[in-house]
Amino acid sequence: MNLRRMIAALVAATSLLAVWGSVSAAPYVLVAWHQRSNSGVLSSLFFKSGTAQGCPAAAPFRQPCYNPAQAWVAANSIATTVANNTATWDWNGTTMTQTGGVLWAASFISSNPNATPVISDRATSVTINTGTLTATAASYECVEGTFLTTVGANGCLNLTLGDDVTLNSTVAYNVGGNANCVNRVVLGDDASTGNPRAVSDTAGGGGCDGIDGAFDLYNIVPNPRFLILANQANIVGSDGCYMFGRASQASTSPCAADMSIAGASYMLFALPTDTDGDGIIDVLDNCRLLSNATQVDSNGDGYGNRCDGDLNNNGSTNAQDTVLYRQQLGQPSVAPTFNAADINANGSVNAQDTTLYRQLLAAPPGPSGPCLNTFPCPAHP
Ligand SMILES: [Ca+2]
Ligand SMILES: [Ca+2]
Ligand SMILES: [Ca+2]
Ligand SMILES: [Ca+2]
Repeated sequence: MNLRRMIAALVAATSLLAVWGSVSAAPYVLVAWHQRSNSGVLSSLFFKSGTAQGCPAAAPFRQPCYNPAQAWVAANSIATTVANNTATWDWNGTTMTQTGGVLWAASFISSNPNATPVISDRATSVTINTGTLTATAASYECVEGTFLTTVGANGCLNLTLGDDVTLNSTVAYNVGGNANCVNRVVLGDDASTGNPRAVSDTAGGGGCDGIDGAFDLYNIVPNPRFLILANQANIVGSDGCYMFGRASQASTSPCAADMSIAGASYMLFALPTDTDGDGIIDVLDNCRLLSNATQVDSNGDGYGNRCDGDLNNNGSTNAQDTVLYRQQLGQPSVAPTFNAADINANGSVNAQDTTLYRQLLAAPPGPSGPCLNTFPCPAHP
């Protein structure tokens, strides 16, 4: 090694050390939160509301967005509290720490944010320590949805409601200032089916009787896109399909066989990097380097129109695609799907698109965060 290379290597190593030395925690954003019942049915927990948090202003709402007009959401002030749902999350390699805001998330039947509500967790200052297997919070509260009443149960308190199908029991959260401690008093013809829901279970460091905690996410599941904290080591279904995927932003899971993974719970975090500044973080952005806030992807191949001139879907953009593109000039392009040749997805295929299309020639579609720079896009990266 000559002197110049040695110096370069030394400088590189020094700057690497400087970076490592200065970073004690990295900021993350919460991308999704899924929990499955013991029957294995997916339940996505929704935790955003309003355009300021990247949600649409009107229905249909997709994960992870509430419909603020949903009666139960409104009645429980969830929509207004979600406006404070701007917690920052920091990960130091072992511990995930929530700072500020209120984490208030709710699940709905069939993971449809417009459907009947099931259950809601509300917490502040959550800390999940994957090393010591402890979870703490400054406060925790569970809000019961209307669905569970219809089946004669209360999921927050883990009770059957008895013949009167009425909650006779009482509950106090945060007893003694401990967010893991829920004091439940079973009354009337209610009957216990387990310990009440709390921050974490007893193995996770205390509480008085909170065995069904919402935050026992002590497993770090390796993944190329997300930092995943899960309550079990394996959240991959029998068909190899992760419980989430490209469709984690859609209203339903793309997976079928994985529905049998009962009782799974996991949070997906990601770095907030947004290279093209369009408000969609890189791991979710279907055109990672070109601004396309609407994420329109007419042919549904995982690459947004803005970076997808590959109209015949063969992985390259060339003269074959140009023939197809020209055929679409002046043709209709209707929301929400639009015309695949409507590169800027503005409702018409015209000269503006021709300019953009030409810039896409001789290049593969993408890059797309969800597609992990591979073509075709993996269904469940
Ligand atoms: Ca983009
Ligand atoms: Ca596309
Ligand atoms: Ca092509
Ligand atoms: Ca256009």
